[in-house]
Amino acid sequence: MESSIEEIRVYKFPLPSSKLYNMSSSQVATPESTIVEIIDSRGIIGYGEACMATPQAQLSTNEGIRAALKVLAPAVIGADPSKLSTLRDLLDETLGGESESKAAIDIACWDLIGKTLNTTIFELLGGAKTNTVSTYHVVGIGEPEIAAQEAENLQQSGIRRIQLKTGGRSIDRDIACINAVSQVLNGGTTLDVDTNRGWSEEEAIEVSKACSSISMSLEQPCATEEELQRIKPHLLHPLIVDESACDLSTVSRMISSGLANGFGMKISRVGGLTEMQKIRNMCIDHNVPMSSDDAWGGDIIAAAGVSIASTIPPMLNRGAWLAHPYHQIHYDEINGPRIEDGYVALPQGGDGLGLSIMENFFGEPEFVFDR
Ligand code: 0XW
Ligand code: MG
Repeated sequence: MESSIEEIRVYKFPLPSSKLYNMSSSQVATPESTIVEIIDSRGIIGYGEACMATPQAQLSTNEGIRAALKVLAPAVIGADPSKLSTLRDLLDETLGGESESKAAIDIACWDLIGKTLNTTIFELLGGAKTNTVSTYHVVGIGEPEIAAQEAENLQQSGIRRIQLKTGGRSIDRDIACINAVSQVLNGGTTLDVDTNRGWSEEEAIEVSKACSSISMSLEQPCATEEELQRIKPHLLHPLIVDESACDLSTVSRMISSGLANGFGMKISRVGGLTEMQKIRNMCIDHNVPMSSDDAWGGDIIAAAGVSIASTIPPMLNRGAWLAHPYHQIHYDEINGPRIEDGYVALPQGGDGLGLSIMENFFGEPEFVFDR
């Protein structure tokens, strides 16, 4: 492929969102996404993105993502964008951690590779098993009757997987919400209860016992892997790991120990599509379901999530979540991923991510790095 990274532009792009919801430790804010634009030596442009949803619930902040890119971007000017493993080594040697910033660069390189080879990311990832990917929708923390009504409305719109947020309050109210929502769901709709690390061990066990007759999963009920290990034998529901599943070795350990019955995976948390592909392979090999998510964001991160979700056997795909219903913004009005009857179609706008984004769409860059 022989090309080199000649210029990197970083943008701050507000995603004014409405119908926001509360999670156990925070309320989703109106985030500003970070867009990375990589121009290679042939003038081809690749796009990447990373966006956190709330000040507390993720390991980084949107300002922090851009600050890290000020250090990371100059380090990869001149590098070959197709040598993803070498690029990751270079990024890791430059700055520890900062997975979200590294993910934005990684996704932009995948987009570049696809455009250079005239193919899509999902083909590069081994090929789509489906052209429309299942998704899920969040019902935020609130009153039981309101949560039940929202779940019923979502179910009627075609959503077949509901993620009910819990935590950050008395578990009696969580249990009441779980019961109210479960009563309106029909057999075709799956219920995941996502506490985003908000319960104590005792609370998690108590909720599982109180809801023993309800078909649901418990997503990240407690904050740490050690807590999850201790409660696991006492749970009466499948345990889904989200925030604690931060890299391939952790995922591997959680599968081999039998801790995780599934994962809520975020591309930015693991540093991009390159690492997400390894995690996907591990989950498929062990028949463990995973979602293909991110914290928040626009069409670029959505297209990345839907692309890799399409390569997961549908029975193992816990859904590709989109923030689009909350901000209604598309970077590509025609091909930007959107939910239709509970599914998200693969973007058909061209190679790479499948998006066709107009030049200067994101306005003036926050900073530009070139040779
Ligand atoms: C539903 N999400 C993928 C989006 C929000 O950032 C929270 C997250 C989750 O499942 O934790
Ligand atoms: Mg989650």
